[in-house]
Amino acid sequence: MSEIIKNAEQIALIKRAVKIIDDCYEAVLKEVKGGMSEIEIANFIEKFVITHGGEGLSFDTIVAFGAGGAEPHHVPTDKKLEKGMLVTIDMGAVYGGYCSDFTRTFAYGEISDKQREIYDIVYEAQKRGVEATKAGISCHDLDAVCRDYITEKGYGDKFIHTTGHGVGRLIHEDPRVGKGTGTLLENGMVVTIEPGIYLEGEMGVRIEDTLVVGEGKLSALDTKLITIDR
Ligand SMILES: [Mn+2]
Repeated sequence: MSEIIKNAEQIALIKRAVKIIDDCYEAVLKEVKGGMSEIEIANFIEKFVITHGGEGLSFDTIVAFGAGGAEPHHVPTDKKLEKGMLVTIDMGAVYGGYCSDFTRTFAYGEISDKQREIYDIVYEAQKRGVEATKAGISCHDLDAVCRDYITEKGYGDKFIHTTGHGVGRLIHEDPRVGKGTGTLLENGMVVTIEPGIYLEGEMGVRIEDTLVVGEGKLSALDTKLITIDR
């Protein structure tokens, strides 16, 4: 584990790790087509990261189609991509010994009103969390920013993990951005904001960014729903 407050050199390494993953996600969106499996996409990601300056993955990539998205730690399978599925990809790269962590959910083909509703709730919760990530807020209160919004919308019991965590040499470091963590954010801490909603047997949505407190989110990619249709 690295220190909870990162210095400029450490932050620069994390930014490089984030950039590799941003580029990777853009490449994935160009690569995805119907009939591809979760495993094929995960393999594409690993290859991209190690051929674009990454030392490796921060953790085993999660690629989840449709109902697989209801499992926060879904392990990629040979399930094939079909129209009407949401796809959640959670991935990270290591650069100079430091990690990045990134999740997006996109639509493949036309999705239902229910899928859109869930996406929009997670989108808004994550946006509020990102905006609230500032020095002085406690991790407990930051978690509540996302959790209270999702609860207001009726899905509080479907947001089954903490809002985020510190990132550094390890993919999960202090502070834990969750209920009961009194730690106050300070400039230079690096944390994720990653609310999600998980409907068992049906679908899931998670959106995640890595942020430097005092600087904001590091990814240059926004979180609006992207639909791939080919
Ligand atoms: Mn994470």
